[in-house]
Amino acid sequence: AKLAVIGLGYVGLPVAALFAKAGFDVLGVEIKQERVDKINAGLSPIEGEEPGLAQLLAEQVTQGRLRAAADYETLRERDVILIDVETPVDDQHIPRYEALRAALTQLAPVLKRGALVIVESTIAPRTMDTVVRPLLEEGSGMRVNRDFYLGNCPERVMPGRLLTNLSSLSRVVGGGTPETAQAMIALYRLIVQADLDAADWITAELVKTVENAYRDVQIAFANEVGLICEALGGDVWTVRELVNKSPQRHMHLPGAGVGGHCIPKDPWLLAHGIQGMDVPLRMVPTARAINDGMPAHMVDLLSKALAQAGVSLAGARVLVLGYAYLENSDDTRNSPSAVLVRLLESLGADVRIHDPYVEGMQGDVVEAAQGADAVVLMVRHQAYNALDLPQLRAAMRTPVLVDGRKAVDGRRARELGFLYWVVGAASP
Ligand code: SAJ
Repeated sequence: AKLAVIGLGYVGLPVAALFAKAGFDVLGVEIKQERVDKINAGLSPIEGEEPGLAQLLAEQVTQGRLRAAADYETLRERDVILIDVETPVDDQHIPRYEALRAALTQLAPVLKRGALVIVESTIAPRTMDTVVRPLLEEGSGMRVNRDFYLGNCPERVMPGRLLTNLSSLSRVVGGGTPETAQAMIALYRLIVQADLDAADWITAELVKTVENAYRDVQIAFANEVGLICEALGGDVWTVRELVNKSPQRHMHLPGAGVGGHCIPKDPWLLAHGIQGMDVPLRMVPTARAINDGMPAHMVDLLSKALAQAGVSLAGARVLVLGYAYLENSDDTRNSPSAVLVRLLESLGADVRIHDPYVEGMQGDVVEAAQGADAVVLMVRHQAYNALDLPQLRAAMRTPVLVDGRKAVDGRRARELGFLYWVVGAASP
């Protein structure tokens, strides 16, 4: 059968490659011509380490089972069309469906009778019914569940493990009708070796946005307990460990902030789903505010630690360790470190950034710390778990070390003369 994927990003491309490997004739429609060209040359345009992807892609392209194009005309004879375009939220936390609408309005006129369309992008609850269905019906003159079939199957991928996640993580399969859900399950069974749970559209939309809002709220709770511990002279890292010994407790990790392409976005998509309804929304905005406030809290800890050393933040030389949003990743989307750096610079600090994974920020940590008044650790990259503390101390002008992820052995740091501060614990 002939399958198409619209949007060959970090979700669409691996999905296209896996369906090609399963034997489909796969066409990828991608708006960026240079990505189309790269893929048709058998090269993966995805940055960062994605085990197995480049090889699988090259194989499928060489065998003629996968090709990319920039125009929608080629979608005419496709039996299954997956939509994997971006669905960001803007600074006012409003979903931006421009890419989704563009894909749907260009697909509708060429949609084949009897085809199955599946939205994999993360969307606010009610989007299938209020945006996707109307655009496809009006643009095609066809009726859903009669002339074509429509589903929502949210993706669950994590950068760095795209291929394994796609095949090993369970998925909610939201069909316009139960029969459509069953057809979707038969399709995904060809590439997914995990639970495929039939559901309706609203359930699929809710599960995806709720699972990430859940994580955001859990992290915010851990951060709030951290602030409480700082005030009361406790240590959230110990408190968390002992709390989690109690059955059914799974307190998350507090830290310097919450970044990435999912967790900061999906809670707002969930919130958008009940817009205009009389449902008091408190947990989502509150959790987002707590987590988004953590970089500023790190600045607060830093200025207090510097003051303890008799150094003011203005004019202080500060080395930031970690710019990616997640440990051992080069992905800097919505990075808490970016917020921290902007704040520090606005307060007159002289900021240097080190990150072993980010172009232009690599190099030797001790060298980067030369003459620094403070080091602020924002990401617990593997490389930072073995910092050469004596050398770091010797290189610095003032020995202030503020740890946003509890990555450093605080006792040892203090023995070496560091003014060591860690988020979620009382200052020395
Ligand atoms: N973070 C904390 N405390 C925690 C966990 C994470 O501060 O206890 C921070 C991280 O430092 C990072 C951000 O939150 O800045 C997001 O971390 P994440 O581990 O959630 O990683 P993501 O953004 O890649 O989330 C993805 C999501 N997967 C999908 O959307 C399919 C998420 O649903 C997964 O739960 C998460 O991976 C995962 O489990 O690794």
